[in-house]
Amino acid sequence: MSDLKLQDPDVYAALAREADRQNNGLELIASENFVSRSVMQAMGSSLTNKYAEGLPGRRYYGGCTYVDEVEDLARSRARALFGCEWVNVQPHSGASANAAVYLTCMNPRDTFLGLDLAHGGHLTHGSPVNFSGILYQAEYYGVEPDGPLAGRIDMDRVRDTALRVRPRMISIGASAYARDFDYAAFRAIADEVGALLWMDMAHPAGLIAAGVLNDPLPHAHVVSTTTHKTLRGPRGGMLLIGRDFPNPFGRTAPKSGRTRRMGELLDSAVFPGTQGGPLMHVIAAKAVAFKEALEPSFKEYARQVQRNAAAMAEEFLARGYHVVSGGTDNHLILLDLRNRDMTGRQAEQALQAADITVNKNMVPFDDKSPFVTSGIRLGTPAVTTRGFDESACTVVVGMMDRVLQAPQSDTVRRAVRGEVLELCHAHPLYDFVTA
Ligand code: DSN
Repeated sequence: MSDLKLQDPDVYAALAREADRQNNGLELIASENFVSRSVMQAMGSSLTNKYAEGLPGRRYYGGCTYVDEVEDLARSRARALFGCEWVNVQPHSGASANAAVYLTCMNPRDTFLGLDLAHGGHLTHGSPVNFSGILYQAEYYGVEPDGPLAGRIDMDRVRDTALRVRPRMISIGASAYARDFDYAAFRAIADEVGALLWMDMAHPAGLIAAGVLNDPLPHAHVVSTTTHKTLRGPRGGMLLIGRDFPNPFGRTAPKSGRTRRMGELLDSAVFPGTQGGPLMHVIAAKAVAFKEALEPSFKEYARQVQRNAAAMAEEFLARGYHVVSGGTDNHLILLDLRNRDMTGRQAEQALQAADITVNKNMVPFDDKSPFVTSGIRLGTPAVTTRGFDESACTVVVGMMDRVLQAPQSDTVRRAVRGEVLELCHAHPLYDFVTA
């Protein structure tokens, strides 16, 4: 029996129920995954007690010898994983990493160009309710409504928009875009208009690390990510630069007058710019996850994530569903339910009642609100971690189809819940509540 169970049975009971939900339900939220026990152990370690403002070897607190070791391990492993020269592993989240990018690259009210949230973009890429849309002038590119590039980004149109709005920065990256990006084409546009290029690879980071998707690092000036989605680490963020370079804004070091490198500016933008003390227990867990991701088995995992998503997309298409962009290159699938007489919210709720977790999602050119939506987003990172292959994923689509065809039927929900449980028992996850 753990101490937590004795000392705080109420919190323990809630944790046990959540562990049970994760063990015995199907997790298809594209941004979620299941970390290893080692990652959890690092998260639950004594490093949670330690303040370590600054960087390894240059801290504002004593007692940092061992957390320095840990952060250096995280940094060197991240550099090896992504083949990059500079990295900062301190951002608490993807949004925090992105805040540091804006603070470094933009002045308030400067214009940047990003993927429209309604077309699969992210809140921190210029949504009017987020700091990125409040402090800066956001302009958007989107996906095509129809034609051969329906549901995909047309790079000619991105170029036209960039020439028109003349952004200081162009962002790439999405939370609901199932296709890979042409980074070289983005960079050519950025160079043509004199913009910086920033890639937020939060969703596909694990697939990029494994080499199964295009690599943004040779093309983007700066790359941000989360560490917990396809990368399968703890909840957190990170910043990377492929080859560090002198900052293009002419910012110099106070005493020497030396032009500061871009990495130095980003380090300062993380701390003290936007954060205080880094979360050293999370950084330890990042180091553990990066070691796991450097193993050959992670490459195979990433390939399977991609194969599973492709198999699910094909099966949905065969069953008459509208898959936005006609398929997927990565780990996610966006279903447009407008031909099924059902909203995203209704689909999410019906599937939840059958122990299948997805999230409702806006689809391109949606006429419904973000609380209702016309679509759902699915992803395969979590089910692949627990060992599902293409045939299991195809079976899951059949189960989802039955629920979506009879969303009010208790009989169908009950039957599918039983099948979900069987699949979960065949692919066990955690045999503990606290690591
Ligand atoms: N909330 C994340 C997602 O679900 O995609 C992005 O930050």
